[in-house]
Amino acid sequence: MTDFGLDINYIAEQNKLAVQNVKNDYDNLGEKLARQNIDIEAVKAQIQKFAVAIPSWGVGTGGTRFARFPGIGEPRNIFEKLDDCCLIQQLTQATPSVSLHIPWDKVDDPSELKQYGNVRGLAFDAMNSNTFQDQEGQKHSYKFGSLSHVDKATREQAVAHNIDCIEFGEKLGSKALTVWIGDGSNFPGQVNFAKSFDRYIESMRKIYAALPDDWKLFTEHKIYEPAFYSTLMQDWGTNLMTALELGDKAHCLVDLGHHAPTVNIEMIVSRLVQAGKLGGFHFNDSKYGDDDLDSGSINPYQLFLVFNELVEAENNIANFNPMNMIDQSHNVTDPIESLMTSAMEIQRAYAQALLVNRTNLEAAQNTNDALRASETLKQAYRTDVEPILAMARLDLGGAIDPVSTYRVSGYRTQKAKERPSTGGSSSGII
Ligand SMILES: [Mn+2]
Repeated sequence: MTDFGLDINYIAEQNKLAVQNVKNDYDNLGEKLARQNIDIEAVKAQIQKFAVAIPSWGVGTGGTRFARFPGIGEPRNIFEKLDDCCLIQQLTQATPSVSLHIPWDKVDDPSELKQYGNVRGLAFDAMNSNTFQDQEGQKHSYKFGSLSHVDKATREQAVAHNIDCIEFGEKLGSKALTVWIGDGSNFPGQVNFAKSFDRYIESMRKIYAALPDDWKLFTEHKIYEPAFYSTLMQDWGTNLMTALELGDKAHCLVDLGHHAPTVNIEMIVSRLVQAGKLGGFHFNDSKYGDDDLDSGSINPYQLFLVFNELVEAENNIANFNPMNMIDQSHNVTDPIESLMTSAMEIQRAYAQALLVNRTNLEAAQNTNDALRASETLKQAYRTDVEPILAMARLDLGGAIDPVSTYRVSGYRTQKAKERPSTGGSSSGII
């Protein structure tokens, strides 16, 4: 083990055991895809370009409203979180950036943090503000809302916090701010829908005005929770209204868990792309609500269908480049293992979507051949793209099997010694 991450010779040593099998599988798949006029090398190159950010809070064990059961060797501060993110990137070669949450990750010297991340091969993705809980010493409470609060001084405090996040992010090289608020109501009549939305937009305009020229502003909708009757930013319609109202730098963020269970998320993605307002994703999976389960663990076909829309957009729109992040809560797994597996599941959905024969799909659509259209998607989805993902990692110096390589390394046991529990936790979920 080095000062950070794993020794590259150790990763190479672990890869040796499987490298011939991966090469054989890759060649076989390459032949099969060539029969469909697909160049496996081109698919691999696309996968190697694809990146998904790790949320700093994701490397700690999550929790529910009921309890949190901490794991061993959990990171206790942002520096230790970056160490874990570095390891994830080393092994998967798919996660070159980290998304910070303020104030959980606030430090006195941002240049030290930037340096610490950059040395570990990590850049800083979108900044996340937090006005859904009160911070120590804060003058006005967010119990009844933040950016839409009836009290002007509370709104101003929330605006100032978001501007602080931008200023902190600028020093780290971040290029975006994500705003998610818990504002809403628990009782019918508690808030005036229209007036609270007006107040929110007024606050957001002030935040927008503080954005540097090359920054983007993402707003994230969520159907419910913590408010259980109405949520201000409850759906993609409100999100789109906000982005259109604010201006060119404002875009909508889609968190896969923030919709009702039957909602067609891939169609929302298409609509936002068409409006030129898709900003990016918070990837996770869900069975019931905002479960924040691992990406692809419940409904991998939905994830594929989302990527099918993204590949369609990539083919038709110049510089289409949404920002991707994982947003999960790992309650019963080692967060490092969950994050690595999730990053690979997201890549898998992308690789499968790249295999869709779009000429056949369009022909089926234009002749109302529903079955052939569906089968065209299914054919791509059924393809085992693992050899492409493994080879993509291998080429870049990552691990053929990140989870096994991590387990054998003893990283977690080592961290358990170096990081005795402090009893507290700053992990959370949004
Ligand atoms: Mn989210």
